[in-house]
Amino acid sequence: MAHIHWYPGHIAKAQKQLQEKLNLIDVVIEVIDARIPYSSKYKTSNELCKNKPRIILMNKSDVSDNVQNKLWAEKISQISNCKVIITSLKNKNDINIITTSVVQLAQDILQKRKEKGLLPRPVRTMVIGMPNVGKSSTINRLIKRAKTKTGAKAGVTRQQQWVRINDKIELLDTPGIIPSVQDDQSQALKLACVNSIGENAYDSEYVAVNLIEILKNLYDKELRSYYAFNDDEEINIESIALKRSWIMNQGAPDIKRTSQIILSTFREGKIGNFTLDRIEEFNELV
Ligand SMILES: Nc1nc2c(ncn2[C@@H]2O[C@H](COP(=O)(O)OP(=O)(O)OP(=O)(O)O)[C@@H](O)[C@H]2O)c(=O)[nH]1
Ligand SMILES: [Mg+2]
Repeated sequence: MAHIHWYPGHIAKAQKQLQEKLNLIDVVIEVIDARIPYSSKYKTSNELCKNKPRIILMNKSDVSDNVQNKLWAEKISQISNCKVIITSLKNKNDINIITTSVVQLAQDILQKRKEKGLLPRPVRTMVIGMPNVGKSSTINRLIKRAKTKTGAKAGVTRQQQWVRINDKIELLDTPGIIPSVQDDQSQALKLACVNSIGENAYDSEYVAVNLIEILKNLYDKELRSYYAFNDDEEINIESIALKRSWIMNQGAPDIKRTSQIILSTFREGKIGNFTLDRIEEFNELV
């Protein structure tokens, strides 16, 4: 049974609209969430971007696992054949690295324009990626003003215009949001864990139960330490609720509230800096 219901339809239309915008672009900036580098990566972006130069930003690296960041950056660079930059809102220097890379990657295109006798013009770029990965925050940082709305919920961005970032780069100020065809429940679950799926589409208890299981597998020590559990104590939603005294009137654990708190605590990186995807877990990385 499917537990997470993805928004149906729209996908072909969204892809077509994105393709039209991409036709105007020299260099694509694709953003993924470093906590789920594979699950937040659009599987057809290679195809969508065709042979366009592309930079992939592994964003939110301040709340993901440092060791995994490096492994995934290398892997994604191999499978997508493009430059990967590990980024975070907290890292001021990212913007220089991104803009320098965009200009570098556009050199061939600019050279070809020159050879054809066309007038020089700035490099055109746009940001694409799944909901909530940090597209608007990246755009804001690039244009250095809080012009594009950022929000904690999935899907807050609308309409578009070009913004001159410096004398060499023009940026489309609206990102390309890529809805994903949701045929993989494990990927959907991880997207829900990091809040990349609208909250109506899933049951927070289901997501929290599964998140705890993933964390027990990958980060048991950190999880026990955060919730103050001994090695021999069983960790689950119920035991966390009881430990924290998140209980209802009759003394029963408040599962719903506990699930919601666990999810927001995880999303803020308070339990620890975690990456939920592992390279070995995917047989076929595309
Ligand atoms: N910890 C952390 N949070 C980030 C980072 N980048 C963005 N965020 C937060 O993630 C949330 C979503 O960021 P947005 O920039 O709105 O993401 P988006 O991709 O434009 O989202 P949609 O428009 O909904 O598709 C906001 O609460 C941001 O503050 C980052 O590097 N680290
Ligand atoms: Mg946005």
